[in-house]
Amino acid sequence: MRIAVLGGDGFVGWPTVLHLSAQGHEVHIIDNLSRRWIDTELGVQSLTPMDSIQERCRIWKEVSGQVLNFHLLNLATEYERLRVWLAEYRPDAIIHFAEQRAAPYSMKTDRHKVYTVNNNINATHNLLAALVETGIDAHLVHLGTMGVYGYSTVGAAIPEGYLDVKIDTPTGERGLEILYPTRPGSVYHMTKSLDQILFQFYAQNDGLRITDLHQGIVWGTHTDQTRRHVQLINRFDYDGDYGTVLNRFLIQAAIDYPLTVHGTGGQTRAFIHIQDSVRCIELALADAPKRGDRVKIFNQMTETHRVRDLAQLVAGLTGARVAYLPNPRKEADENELVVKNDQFLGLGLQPITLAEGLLSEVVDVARKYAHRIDRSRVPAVSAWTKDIANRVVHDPEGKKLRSVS
Ligand code: USQ
Repeated sequence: MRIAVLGGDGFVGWPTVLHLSAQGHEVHIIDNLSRRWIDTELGVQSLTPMDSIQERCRIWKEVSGQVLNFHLLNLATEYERLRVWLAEYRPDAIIHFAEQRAAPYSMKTDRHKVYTVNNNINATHNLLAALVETGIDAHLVHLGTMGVYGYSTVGAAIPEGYLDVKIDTPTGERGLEILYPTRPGSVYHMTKSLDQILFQFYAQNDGLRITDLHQGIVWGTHTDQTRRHVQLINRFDYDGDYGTVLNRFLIQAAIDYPLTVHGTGGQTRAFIHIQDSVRCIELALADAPKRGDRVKIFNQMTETHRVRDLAQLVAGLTGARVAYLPNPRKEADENELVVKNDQFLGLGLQPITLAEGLLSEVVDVARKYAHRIDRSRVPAVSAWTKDIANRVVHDPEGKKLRSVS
């Protein structure tokens, strides 16, 4: 297949590009390199040293013999170029990662909220409009998030995207299938909730074939392909905005930094290893909906864990200290989470669950590149509201002198 990977330079995008290329697909990366610009804005860098996208592609050709094509394009602002590109290349499938994906970044300031909404919603809508205009029948696979469901305790398993409800009508009770009601917990998660409505409309109105993957928190760093050459290494975010919880605990342990648990750590979240993430995309590609079908929604996760249990697990493995900090986010202190993922299991996914070996692998990578870590960028200081900002801890290590007055 000819596959366009939008956002193919990112944390899950890059290993996906390699995974699909290794299977013999013709892969085109479309990316505006915004993630690299955001690193520059924030003054942080990936824990792992990343080469330019052009250099990464060159190395992959050396290692595998397969060509990767890179196109520098901003989906959110360059609609005409996107339409022309689609008309020229006519991909069979499109994988859409090209959105700002960090909740804390999306909540930093009003400017970051506006950027996240403009970027994510325009990118998605431009793509949908261009597909209709060019008449290309590509299967669109979008990376959504488990966060669209929200994190209140439901008391039942979260279904894969749709909910059967009963409504009272004058002629009696009627069954209806609806999109599971969204309850986003950040501006970022809100954009993924809005994406769902865009997809519903374009599938129904224009017969676009769309799969939406509601992915959990991705952990790990290497996949089979990124291991093949040191210059194919994946990016690894550790900072308070882009680092995600389990990967952060693992690097914190590696540099003897207290594990930064927000609140009581009673938050339960869904997780998936990066190797499974790329495998799920392969499975979803092979299971495309037909024209006229509703949007196909998968829950792309393999296990759920409570944040404090993860901290205890990592502490037990490494001897790290655990710091319980005031939560910079507005979220439930404690929640239960049960999630259905029957569809991927039915397609043959064999989940990689938290295993000591894979956890240690991340700690080893972190130790190797520890000299690249700026400890002052480890705390999560992006607050969800102005009130919460007053209680954010900027120095979980307790290194700075404290005022006694
Ligand atoms: N947390 C801590 N300590 C930390 C960092 C996070 O206790 O140092 C807590 C957070 O307060 C939150 C939980 O861990 O309760 C998860 O935070 P996270 O940063 O690992 O994940 P999140 O912000 O939800 O976002 C990440 C990805 C996003 C993806 C989402 C999947 O950045 O792109 O959509 O995971 S999900 O969480 O299932 O919505």
